[in-house]
Amino acid sequence: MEQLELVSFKLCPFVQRSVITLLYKDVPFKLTYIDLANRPEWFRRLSPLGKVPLLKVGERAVLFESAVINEYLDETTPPPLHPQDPLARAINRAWIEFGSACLMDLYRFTTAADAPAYEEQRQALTDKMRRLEEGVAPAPYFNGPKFSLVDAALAPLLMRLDLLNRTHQFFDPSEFPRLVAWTRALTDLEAVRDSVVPDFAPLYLDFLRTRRGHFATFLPAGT
Ligand SMILES: N[C@@H](CCC(=O)N[C@@H](CS)C(=O)NCC(=O)O)C(=O)O
Repeated sequence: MEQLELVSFKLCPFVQRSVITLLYKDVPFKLTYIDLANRPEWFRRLSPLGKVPLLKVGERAVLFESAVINEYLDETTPPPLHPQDPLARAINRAWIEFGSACLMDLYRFTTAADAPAYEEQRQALTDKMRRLEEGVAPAPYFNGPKFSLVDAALAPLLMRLDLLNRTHQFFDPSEFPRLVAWTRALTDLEAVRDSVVPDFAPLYLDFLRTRRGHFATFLPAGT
């Protein structure tokens, strides 16, 4: 198989989706980190939207957009992680898209400038979490006993919600029993645990401190 190289930013939840998929499938790949605040020239040239992830497929192509990258990885490496049934697959794709919208809400929530904006974004995010709670019946994964691409796509969101809520409680976990169970099943997986750098939690919290949003006022002083 051609060399796969994933271009990443250490804290990016979208790249993490592909790292989970690659680790779960045990596919060898190279991970190259860039600093988004100081994008190298070669990255600017390669990335049409200026965003990570990028997946370099040998010398043949550079793919962008995490959902597209994951579908390509799924079509080219075993085992298949999308349901066989076209309707089930479409439902999974819809929730992957929903997961992307949640990640954008999470970013707005963690960077909202003041208390009113924070509360507005908290409502928007928890409203989406309620939708997700209703849309999922983890047993233990989205589609039942089999881990799927939709799990790989939602795991980065769920682990961040869990980490942030442990740091400063902004939602009541007892309102989201299905999400809590799903999060636990996902974070128990080696592919999910190993999909972030070992010092992910302090790095993420430090990153949020540098954003100086209202959420950062709840964080303990950093190192
Ligand atoms: N829709 C894209 C979103 C990717 C994305 O927003 N990546 C962020 C980092 S987590 C990024 O590169 N941001 C740089 C920018 O927006 O300029 C995907 O699913 O791949």
